Amino acid sequence: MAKRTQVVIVGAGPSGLLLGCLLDRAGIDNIIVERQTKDHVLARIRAGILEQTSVDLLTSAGAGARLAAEGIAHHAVNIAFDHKLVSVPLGATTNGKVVTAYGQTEVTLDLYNLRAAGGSQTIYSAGNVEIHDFDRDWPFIRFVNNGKAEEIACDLIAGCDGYHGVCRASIPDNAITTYGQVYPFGWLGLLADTPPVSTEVIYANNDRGFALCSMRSMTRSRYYIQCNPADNIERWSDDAFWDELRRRLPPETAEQLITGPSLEKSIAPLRSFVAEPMHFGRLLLAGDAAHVVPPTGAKGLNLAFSDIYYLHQAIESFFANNDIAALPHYSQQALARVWKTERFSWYLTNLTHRFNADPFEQKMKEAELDYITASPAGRLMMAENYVGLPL
Ligand code: FAS
Ligand code: PHB
Repeated sequence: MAKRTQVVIVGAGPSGLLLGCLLDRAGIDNIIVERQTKDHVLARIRAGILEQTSVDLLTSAGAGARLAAEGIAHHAVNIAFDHKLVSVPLGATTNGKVVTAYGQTEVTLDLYNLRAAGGSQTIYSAGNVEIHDFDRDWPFIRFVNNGKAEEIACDLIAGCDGYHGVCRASIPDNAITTYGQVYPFGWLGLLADTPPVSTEVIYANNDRGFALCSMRSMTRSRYYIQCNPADNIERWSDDAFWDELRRRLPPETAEQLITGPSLEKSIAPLRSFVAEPMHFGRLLLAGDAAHVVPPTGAKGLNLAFSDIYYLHQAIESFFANNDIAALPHYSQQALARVWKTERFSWYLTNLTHRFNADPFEQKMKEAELDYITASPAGRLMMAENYVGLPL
């Protein structure tokens, strides 16, 4: 006899877990099916900056206690270029809005613990997940659980399975349009138990390439340098990383850099990607399953959470009011914010990275950096996008 639930959520990353926790609070039956092991999901190291809307949503889901205690508010963001470091205030031009430094690893753990403490079922290590009949009113999924074939019937499927997931890939090609580009560079990231060189994020545009200085706490730092996406991580010793990072920072910042052994080092490719629409029949896409941004604007995780803000409302209306129109409306509502956030991430990536040898292009970037850090209008544009556009 096939199991049955109201919503099957594919993927137990931050999108899937947050949606599951919000549906639990709304009394909507749901099961999460995740292909990796719990430990694999909880070990991922990714985003580090949360918009206030993400903090508020996590708090409303019941996953905000540790975030409130350990998250570090950032009241400005720094841009380094032309051997100088300019601080762009965030709250001064956005009615006091800030961003909070708190790692995605911790967010995922908080959501996992909340779900495990009394939420609905989460199935890890699910093999060969397939979604079926989502263009009909009786969708179901099939997967292998502990070597046994299983089926779960449902009313809705939430595709929270990331860029490489099965849900978007299951939509017929003629029903979906994708947009995007792959950048000609990657990010080499390093995590270390060292005091961060700055208490607020630094984005550095240097003639050797982009660098970023961030943190996870006052004793744990996260740094990135622009690299060749085909680079081999084995080629980068810790010392080689630290030396290159120093070269890309303003001298007075580089002098203060405290180095130490890496806890983690990895290279991530950078792309912009959007799939339209984010809904097909009874299947709804959210987070990286529907869109990807280059991490330069610290938007990936935050955009996933704004999807979940709209999606949990649409699902509640679907069940409470038999509101079938809530499904396409979710896609329209989410995409309006997705495209504006894609624009900011694409803009800041092109502005701060070096990949075009054209001297005129570089001069235009330097003039733009000068403008957005000096002009009140430029600083406001930077601030209101960085703290996150209103939902
Ligand atoms: P996720 O990809 O996190 O989660 C999807 C889940 O679905 C995964 O657990 C996966 O195992 C599971 N899944 C996939 N296929 C499945 C299937 N067939 N069946 C069942 N489950 C399946 N964002 C930032 O803001 N700042 C950053 O610095 C940053 N760095 C990043 C670095 C890397 C290497 C990557 C890949 C992303 C980074 N991001 C960053 C973006 C990242 O944070 C995403 O926006 C965020 O993880 C999105 O969360 P989800 O939508 O839940 O997708
Ligand atoms: C991070 O802390 O990992 C981080 C911060 C800002 C970004 C990207 C990543 O834009």
